[in-house]
Amino acid sequence: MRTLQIHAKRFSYKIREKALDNAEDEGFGEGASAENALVVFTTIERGDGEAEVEEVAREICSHASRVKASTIVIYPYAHLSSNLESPNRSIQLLKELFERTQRCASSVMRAPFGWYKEFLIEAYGHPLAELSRSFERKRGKEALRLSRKIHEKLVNDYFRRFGLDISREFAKFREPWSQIIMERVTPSHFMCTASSLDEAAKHCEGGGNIKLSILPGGESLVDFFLHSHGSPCRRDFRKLKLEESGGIIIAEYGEEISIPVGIQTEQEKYMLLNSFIVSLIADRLIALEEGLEDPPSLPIEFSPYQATVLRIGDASENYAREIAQELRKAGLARVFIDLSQKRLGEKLREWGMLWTPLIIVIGKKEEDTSSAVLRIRRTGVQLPLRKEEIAEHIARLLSEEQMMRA
Ligand code: A3S
Repeated sequence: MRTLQIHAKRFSYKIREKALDNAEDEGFGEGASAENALVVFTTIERGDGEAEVEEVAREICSHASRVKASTIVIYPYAHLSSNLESPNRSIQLLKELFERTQRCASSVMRAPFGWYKEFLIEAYGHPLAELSRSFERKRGKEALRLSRKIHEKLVNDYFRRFGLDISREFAKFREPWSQIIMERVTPSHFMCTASSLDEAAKHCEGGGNIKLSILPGGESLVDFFLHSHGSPCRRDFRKLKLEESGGIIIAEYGEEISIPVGIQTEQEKYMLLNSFIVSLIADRLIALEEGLEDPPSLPIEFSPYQATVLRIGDASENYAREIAQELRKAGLARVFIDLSQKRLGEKLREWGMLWTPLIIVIGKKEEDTSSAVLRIRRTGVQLPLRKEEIAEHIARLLSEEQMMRA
C-alpha cells in the first residue's frame, strides 16, 4: 500500500466520470470539501492485507495528530504504484482503512473508488505537509530470482527429472502429470492467461494461468494461481499447510496466500509441478549450495514421488504390492513400485535423483521374514522394520514433519 499524505488548508473534489464498472456510487454525493484536512491519496497494491491496513491506519492517525488536522480524507488513487490490487479487494481494504482511522479521528471522509475526479488542494507548505510512504510486506513475486548456477540446475536438470519441460512459451508436463492436469484442472483455471501478476490482477479476477519467469534466464513457466498468489519464500515454509477443496489441493502459507498445488481424485493425490513446488525445489537447492542440507529433500507431503518400493533379487511382485499397500495405509498417496531387474545401487541412484523421501527395499530375505528396510532420505537412516510396523512408523514421520511446520 502506498500513500501520499498532504496536509491541506482546503481540499475539495468532484466526481467526473466512472473509470471502472464496479465504481462505488452508493452513499457518495457529487463531491465533498474539507478544511485543515489530511488528504491521504491511497493506492492499494496487490497482496495487501489486514496487516498493511492496520499499519497505514496507525501511521495516518499519528500523522494527523502531529499536524493537528481536523479531518482525514481517504482518497483512492491509482497512481502511486503499478502493482494494483483488484477493484473488489481494493474497495474492501479502503473501507477497512476508513473504519480503522475512524477509531482515532472524529472526522474521517472517504472519496468514492473507481471514478475520475477533479480536485483542488491547497497545501500548508510546512515541512510535514507533504509525506509519501510505502507500506510493504514481502509479497509474492512473479519471478523466482535465482543464482545462474541454480537456475541452470533447475531448468536443465531438475525440471526434467520431475517431468517438466519448459521453454519460453510453454510448459509441457510429461507423464504422469500432464494427463492428470488436463483431465482435472477446472477449465476456469485455463480461461485467463496473463504474462504478469499485475496483468492477472487486473484481468483475472477469479484466478487463471500465469506465465512465471525464472530469472536469470527468463524461462517462463505456465502456472496456476488463485486470486492471491505468490511464491513462498523460505520463511513461509514453516507455515505450509495443505487443504483440499473441490478436488484441488491448495497450499497455504501465510495470510491469504494460497495456490493450487495438486489434484485429488478418488484414489490418488497428485502434486502439480508448478511454481510453488519449483520454488520449494529451488529453495532446497539453495540450502544445498549453502551447505545447509545434504541431500536436498522436500517434505514428504510435497514430494512428487513420496515413496517407492524397490524389489531386489527374487522377492515376489506380490510382496512388493503388499508393502506398497502398507505405505498407502500410512497416508501416502504417491507410492511407486520398482520391479526392474536393476541392481540396488542403480535403483537407489535413480529414485534419489527424484528426491524420493522414503525408499523401501525388499529382497528375498525380507520377504521370508515378513519385513522390509526403510531408507529415509533426509536423515540417511536405514531401518529394518516388520511389515506391520511400516504404516505406523511412516504415519509418525508424516506427523513429525507436520508438527515441525506448525
Ligand atoms: O483507476 C480508476 C480509479 O479506480 C480507483 N482505483 C484504485 N484506487 C486505489 N488503489 C487501487 N489499487 C485502485 N485501483 C483503482 C481510483 O479511484 C482510481 N481513480 N484519477 C484518480 C481519481 O482522481 C484515480 O486514481
